[in-house]
Amino acid sequence: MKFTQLELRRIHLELVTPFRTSFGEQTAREILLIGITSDDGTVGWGECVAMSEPLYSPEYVSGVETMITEFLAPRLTQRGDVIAGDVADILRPIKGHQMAKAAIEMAVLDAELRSGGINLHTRFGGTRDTIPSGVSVGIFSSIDALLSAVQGYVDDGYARIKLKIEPGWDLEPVRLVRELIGPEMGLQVDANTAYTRQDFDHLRQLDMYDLLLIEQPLDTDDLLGHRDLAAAIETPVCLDESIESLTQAEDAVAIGAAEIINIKPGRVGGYLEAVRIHDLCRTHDIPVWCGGMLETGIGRAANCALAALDGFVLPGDISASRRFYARDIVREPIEVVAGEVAVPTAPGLGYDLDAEFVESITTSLQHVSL
Ligand code: OSB
Ligand code: MG
Repeated sequence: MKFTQLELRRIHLELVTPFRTSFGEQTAREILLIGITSDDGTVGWGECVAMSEPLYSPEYVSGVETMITEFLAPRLTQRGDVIAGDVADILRPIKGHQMAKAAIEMAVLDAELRSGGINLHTRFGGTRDTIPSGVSVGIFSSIDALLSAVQGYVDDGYARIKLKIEPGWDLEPVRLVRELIGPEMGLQVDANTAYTRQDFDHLRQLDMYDLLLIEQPLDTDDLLGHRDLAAAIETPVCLDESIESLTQAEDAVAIGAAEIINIKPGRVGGYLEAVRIHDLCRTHDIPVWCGGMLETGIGRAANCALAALDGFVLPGDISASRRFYARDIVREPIEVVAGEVAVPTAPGLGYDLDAEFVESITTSLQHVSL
């Protein structure tokens, strides 16, 4: 396709409840949406998962804007005709910046699918029409507040609970949540790099709670530490932050540092790389699941299509839109029914943008000619 214009639109959404992780607390989400327009008038949207500050990974919203306007958009212009499958190669000379690149590829993919009348779920070839829904639960200031939040999510029907942990908020919350939800329900923890190689004996104490996995306990670049931890504890070690490409996934699996992988399309440079990592993990019998970055209905819809692939054997962090937002920017928010989310089937990524609402929460807007 030939594209004529790129739109960079920043929106601001309040969270229904503060979300605290080991790297910080958020009360609102600032999101960069990327619109791309083709010469026949088709518009595709990508949602960039970068946060306002570089606390989860090096990218951040303002940096992504600069990256796209100064370096990525000109590469698209130079190329002329573009298909989604070429975007990663076109942008490869620019080092890093996976989230910025992923947002562009996502917009191109949406436009391409819409113009062909095809849905992402169909393109990916997933065999499931619904996917199990897990919920990520933040760190609270009291155990009582945590337990009542978890009870609320259990009542909402979620299929599994993920608890954010950090030193000082781990064994006791996990013990009490396991007691609350019973032995059958899936439970896992996510440390967002909060522990060190000195903490293995401490983390081994989590083994008694029958967790599905422990996600990213050590630093992003500490692959050998994760390998050693995986050998030292029974709870399966899952990587999130550490995996930014197919190559890194291959390396982590080869050395035994990743017993499970959380696949986030934004973190690995796009949905197409995400599928390649899924395929790799299938051949190595490594379970994968789809992570989340507090996406709006755009990213949530696309994540559903990805999570419908056969290798996604664990419930993802694909919760209902209302888990984070009172009102989503799409006309059909993602909903959880009996622990499952229906994979959207509309052409493109599968969402229907509520343009008026988007306009009302836009905080900055920039257009770049391609
Ligand atoms: O580590 O998975 C993570 C949110 C923001 C940044 C990193 C993470 C998370 C979550 C929430 O855990 C996932 C979601 O429900 O969107
Ligand atoms: Mg994580």
